[in-house]
Amino acid sequence: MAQDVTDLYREFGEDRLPAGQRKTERFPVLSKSGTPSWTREDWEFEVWGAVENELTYDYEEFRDLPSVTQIQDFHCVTGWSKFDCEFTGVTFPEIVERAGVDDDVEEVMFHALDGYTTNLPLEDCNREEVMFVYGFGDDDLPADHGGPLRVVTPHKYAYKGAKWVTGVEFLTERERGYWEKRGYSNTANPWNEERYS
Ligand SMILES: Nc1nc2c(c(=O)[nH]1)N[C@H]1C(S)=C(S)[C@@H](COP(=O)(O)O)O[C@H]1N2
Ligand SMILES: [Mo]
Repeated sequence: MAQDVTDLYREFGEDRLPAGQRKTERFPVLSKSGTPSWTREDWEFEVWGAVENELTYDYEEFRDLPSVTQIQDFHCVTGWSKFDCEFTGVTFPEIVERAGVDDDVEEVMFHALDGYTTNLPLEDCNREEVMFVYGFGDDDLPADHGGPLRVVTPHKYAYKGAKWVTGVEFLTERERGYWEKRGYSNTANPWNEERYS
C-alpha cells in the first residue's frame, strides 16, 4: 500500500504548488553530465563517516532491506513540479538506525556515480519522506532518473536528491555539495523560493 505524503507542504506553506513553480505531467531529466553506467555485480552502496557501524550493501542486499512506497511531489529548482510520483525504496531513518549515527553529526553528504554530491543537515534528512528510491510506479526507477538508486527530498528542491547514489557520509562539520558550491541555495526550501545563494 502506498502512503500519500503529498500533504507535507502544510508544514512549509499554504499551497501545494510552491510559488514560482508550474505543474508538469512530464518528468524532465536534469543531469550535470549524462547517465553513468554501472553493473549489478559491481554496484555497491556504502555508509561511512561519524557512525557506529560503517555499512556496505550490494544490489541484492539493498533490495532486501525493509521498503516503503510513497506518493510524493517533486519540485525542480528550474521551475517545474511533478505531482503524485509513486516511489518505492528505503527510508533515510531506516539507514540511520542500522548505521548508528554519532551524537555530533551535523551534516550528511550524498555521493553519486557521476561525481555529483549534495549535502543536507541531518535533521533535514532524518524524516520518513527522504528515501533511497529504486522503484517508480510499477517499474524499476529509469536510469535517466537515477536508477538503480536515487534519493528523493520532497520538502526540498530536487537537486538535494542525488541520482545514482552510492554513498552516504555523515559529517561533524558543515560542507557543501556540487551545486551548493556553485550558487544554488544551501537550504533549498521551495515554499520560501530558496533557489540561489
Ligand atoms: N548524481 C546526480 N544527481 C542529481 C543530478 C545530477 O546531475 N547528478 N542533478 C540534480 C538536479 S539539478 C535535479 S533537478 C534532479 C533531477 O532529477 P530528474 O532528472 O529525475 O528530473 O536530480 C538531481 N540529482
Ligand atoms: Mo535541478
